[in-house]
Amino acid sequence: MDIKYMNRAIELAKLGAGYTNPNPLVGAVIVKNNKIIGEGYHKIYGGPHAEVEAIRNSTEDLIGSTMYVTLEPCSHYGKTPPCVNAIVEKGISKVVIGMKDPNPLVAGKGIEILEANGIEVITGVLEEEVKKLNEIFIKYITTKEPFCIMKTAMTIDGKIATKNGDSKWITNEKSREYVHELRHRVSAIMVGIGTVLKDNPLLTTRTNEEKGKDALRVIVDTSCRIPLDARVLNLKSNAKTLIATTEKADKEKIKALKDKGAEILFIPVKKGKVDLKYLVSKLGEMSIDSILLEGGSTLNSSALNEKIVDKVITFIAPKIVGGKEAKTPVDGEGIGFVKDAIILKHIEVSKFDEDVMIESYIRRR
Ligand code: AOF
Ligand code: ZN
Repeated sequence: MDIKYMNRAIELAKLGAGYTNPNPLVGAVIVKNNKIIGEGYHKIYGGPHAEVEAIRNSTEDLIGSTMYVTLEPCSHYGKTPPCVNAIVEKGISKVVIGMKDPNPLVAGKGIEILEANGIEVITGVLEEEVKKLNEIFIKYITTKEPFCIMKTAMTIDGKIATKNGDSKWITNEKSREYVHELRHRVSAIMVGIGTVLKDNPLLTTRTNEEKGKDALRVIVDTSCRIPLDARVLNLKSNAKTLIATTEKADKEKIKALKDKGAEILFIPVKKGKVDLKYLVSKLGEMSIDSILLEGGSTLNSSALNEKIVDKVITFIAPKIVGGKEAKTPVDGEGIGFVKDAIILKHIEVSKFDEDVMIESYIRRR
């Protein structure tokens, strides 16, 4: 039963995806006499917490009921009063929690207060699932640095384009639709200038459903080579664009970009390029909790070397293009020995028709 209701709370939490950043995805279900009498989720950043939503939506009085909530209820005064107060006041007698809140402001205090008020608390139900649900929040709230997902799409022979640079399309429609879900989920999308010059992408979110929030488009462009007619600079859409550049950039060009509505961020130079580590901490300061890194292979290589990548999502399409000049997901200098390879863990494989998607996480030594 605990698992059934926690799964429902997770399902509800997911409805907030893309709208709550940098806050967590949280869902709550209230059960009395084996019947759900209230449900709620955190809908939007700054809005009511899931617990309060569930309490408000309840159809019966809550005395003696059990609340299932994906995250430990909060104990602090933030944008809203502490959820534990509402739980105690309403006479809820048991709270089943997915995971402890990693937010240092809460971190166990919510559980303590509930128990001190005679409420039975069970923690760790479907913990692995709720931790995955909030992988972005966990990293961001504990480090203030964004959770970075490197996404690549390649053929079975490991190429991201043909020898001519043609890459439309390697993966199928369903895979590409899922990438738009990922774009909706994160706060920023990052690409290197090479990708803008070659593919001229729009980098907005286009999903089949109504929803679809545009993330901040971050272009890493050391010398500010971006053409003024690049599609990412067409700011008619709601998506904002930020150019991460360095003092190498031409002043006139900077002015022209600002006039077009782009935001400019000057970043120190490291090994002749934008210092990526510095850039991501700046983005963290701007409340960017997550980044989808969408290539190309030079930026991927730098991002891995700078250790800013947390998760790797790889699409593999059942196609072979060949060619020693055809690009692969990661270039750069590479390593000399397999023993020095970056190791990935917690591998999960899924399929979109005939395409395979592998989700994995970087193992930190
Ligand atoms: C949420 N939604 O449903 C729950 C949260 O910025 P505030 O004041 O809304 O507080 C955010 C913190 O509250 C968040 O970091 C987490 O620790 C806790 N729980 N937050 O945004 C929710 N239950
Ligand atoms: Zn709360």
